Amino acid sequence: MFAGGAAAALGGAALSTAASSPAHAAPRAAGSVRRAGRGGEVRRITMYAEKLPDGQMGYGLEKGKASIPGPLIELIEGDTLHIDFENTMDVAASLHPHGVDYDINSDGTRMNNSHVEPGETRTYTWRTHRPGRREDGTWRPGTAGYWHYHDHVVGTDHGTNGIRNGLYGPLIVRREGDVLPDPDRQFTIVFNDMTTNNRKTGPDFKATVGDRVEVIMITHGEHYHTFHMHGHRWADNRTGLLEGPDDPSPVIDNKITGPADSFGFQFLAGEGVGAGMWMYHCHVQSHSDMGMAGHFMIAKPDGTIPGH
Ligand SMILES: [Cu+2]
Repeated sequence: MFAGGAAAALGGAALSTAASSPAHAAPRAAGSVRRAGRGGEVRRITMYAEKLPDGQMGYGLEKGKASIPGPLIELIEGDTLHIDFENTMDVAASLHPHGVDYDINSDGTRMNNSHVEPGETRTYTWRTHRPGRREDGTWRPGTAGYWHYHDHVVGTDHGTNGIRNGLYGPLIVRREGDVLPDPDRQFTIVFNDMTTNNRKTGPDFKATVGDRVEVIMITHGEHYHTFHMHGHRWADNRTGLLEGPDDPSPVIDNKITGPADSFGFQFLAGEGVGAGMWMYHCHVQSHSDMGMAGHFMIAKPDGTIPGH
């Protein structure tokens, strides 16, 4: 069952203003969680769209390092990100984000002439904002959320072939004070048509009991799915975490998800249940039977996993 099941760390590097910049994240005191600092930084990165050796396509932060899904991009409300986007492929491509603020020339669509021809470079700018009251008295939501980005050009004017071939990735916008996961314990799971991260079977992810793990779950393609996790639950709200005993958010372990939906959550690995090969899968039975399943390989502190 676990043939070839060496844990696959999720591809590529991650860009994080929330977790990796000391000036930007509050320090972690003993027994407490780390939290997102105050946004407002202006960052600049380079991203590449590349053909992969197997004919699929990926985004990467360095040439030759493209992955499926693309790199995790993390921002805090108030941050601005400039992305110098180079298309190294032989077909036009783009970068189209969900959730963030951008001018129409960063739409990443042919219709707005914001795509990138082969061999060319274009700068996309994504902005974020904090929640606040509008002048008319109504409440404007902030940008924070579990979002994603994808191609909008390859194959059709909706990027259907780009997405099918792997041009998609995760985007998290934090709110100041949001709980941060442990480093290297962020895992992106994308149900794309009948694949998971464009693989016939879902990847396995490694953690140790007690780790604060974060899941970013995205769906693409032609089908509706349900995302289910064994032994762990989350809150069905913006962060996946309850704010306190009176938080009315439903607590779930299964969620229906359709094309371009995204959500995320954190859990403490093995909390109340211990170490093990804890499965995640699509709960549409024929889909899980066809391979839409993988594992959180949650080890004891000594590195062993019971039953594995
Ligand atoms: Cu499914």
